[in-house]
Amino acid sequence: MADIAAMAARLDDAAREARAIPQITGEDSTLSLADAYAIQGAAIDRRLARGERLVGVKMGFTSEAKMAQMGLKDQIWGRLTSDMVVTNGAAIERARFIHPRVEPEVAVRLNAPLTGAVTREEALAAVDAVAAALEVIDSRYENFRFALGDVVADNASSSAFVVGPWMPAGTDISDVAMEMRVDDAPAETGTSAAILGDPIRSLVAAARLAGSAGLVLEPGWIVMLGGATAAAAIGSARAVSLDAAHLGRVGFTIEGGGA
Ligand code: OOG
Ligand code: MG
Repeated sequence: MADIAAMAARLDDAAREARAIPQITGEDSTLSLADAYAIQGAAIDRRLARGERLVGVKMGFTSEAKMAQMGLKDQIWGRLTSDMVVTNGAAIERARFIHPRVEPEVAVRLNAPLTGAVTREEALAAVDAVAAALEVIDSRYENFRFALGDVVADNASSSAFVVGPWMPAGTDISDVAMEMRVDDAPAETGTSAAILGDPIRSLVAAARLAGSAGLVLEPGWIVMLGGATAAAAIGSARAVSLDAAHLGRVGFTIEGGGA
């Protein structure tokens, strides 16, 4: 049986020390998805005990590009905490990360609780603002390699996120052209339509998946709906930006990058 607390501690330490560790499933091939989410929850509880707050959730593997890049097909979710928040345009420290990658995403902010089986209309009614966003993922596993249970336990690789200017609810997010640049060179281009055909479907899935774990998506929370394209490595980059048509621009710089 999986030692939930011990594995959570190992992942939490790896994240804090920016040090890669071997995959959990290499050691425990029987790790169930339920155990993996329990490890994720326990690792996040350690952060909360240190004073971080839950600020939302993230979805993963909601586009074909991401599924193909990582070789996994099941949608997963993770928790976003206050220490992961990066202000648009601000700098992040390279030393915080192991082998960071960045993804162009769409984020929504909620103004009503959402959980369990909800319709598209109910999901839309709970949205109070939408934005283009960037997620920094940084798998705590060596070589960014993992099986499904590993990545779920590792909070779906989430490490930091940056939200662009909030736009009013009702702003169309179904097919937003996205152009991501790393150090001013084009890195990935795509459309938000790649996120499950329409990113709102990812919010419906977030409510269902989080709900099945007993979690309510709370008013004020942010939901990151998933990468629209494959992720780009930013191991030695100094700056990342995303131009997302009418959603505008979001970006960050990397202190200690370019080494
Ligand atoms: C897992 C996280 C996937 C997304 O947007 O699809 C994800 C990973 O690729 O390491 O964040
Ligand atoms: Mg992502």
